[in-house]
Amino acid sequence: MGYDLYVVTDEAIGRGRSHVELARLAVAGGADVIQLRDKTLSGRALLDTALAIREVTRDAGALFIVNDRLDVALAAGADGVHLGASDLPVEEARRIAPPGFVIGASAGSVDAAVRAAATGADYVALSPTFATGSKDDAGPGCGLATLSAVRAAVSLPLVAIGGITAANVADVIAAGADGVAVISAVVGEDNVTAAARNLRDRIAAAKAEG
Ligand code: TZP
Ligand code: MG
Repeated sequence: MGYDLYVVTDEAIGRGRSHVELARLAVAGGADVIQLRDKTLSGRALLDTALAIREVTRDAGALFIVNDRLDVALAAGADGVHLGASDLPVEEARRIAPPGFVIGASAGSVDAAVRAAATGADYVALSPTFATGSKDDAGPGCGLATLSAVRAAVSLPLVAIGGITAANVADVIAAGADGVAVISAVVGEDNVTAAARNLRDRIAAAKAEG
């Protein structure tokens, strides 16, 4: 299972479509990974949503990751959790999670990526790769030079997140990312499925070229 196209659901950007509908449309376009990301829902509501996305992703053969909440991810039978600097440390999550459970970590520098790898992350997300309006506190982009430096420093699957579009995705892959995680370039598009398919095609073409 690869990380080529990793779609993060966001109802604030999703033009009135629910997390579950966004997930359904994105996997129809070939998304490899769906991450449920919602910082407003109660634990109960997040669990109900996660259970529905678990069904959609299982049927499509896509990986299902829950953002921030290891408890919800485990309760929903998700494949994994994505953790940032203010979430549970990766090593603590690893102690609680069953074997094979995927733990992804955000990193904004080479040092942070190396640390994430050393503490047992299964993949690293370089965050944010470019500036983005989709996350309030994202800060400035790391850029492609940092992406390439992270690529050289860690052998884990490397996903770029933040400001990735159809226009720059080939450069991101050429700089060393194994995949790209996006919100607006898929979730914010009129035709979510077509946007996902277009990005996937561009990723495949960039990989074929490299
Ligand atoms: N984490 C780092 S940047 C980001 C998240 C959730 C937002 C990515 O959104 P977009 O619209 O793909 O830039
Ligand atoms: Mg988080």
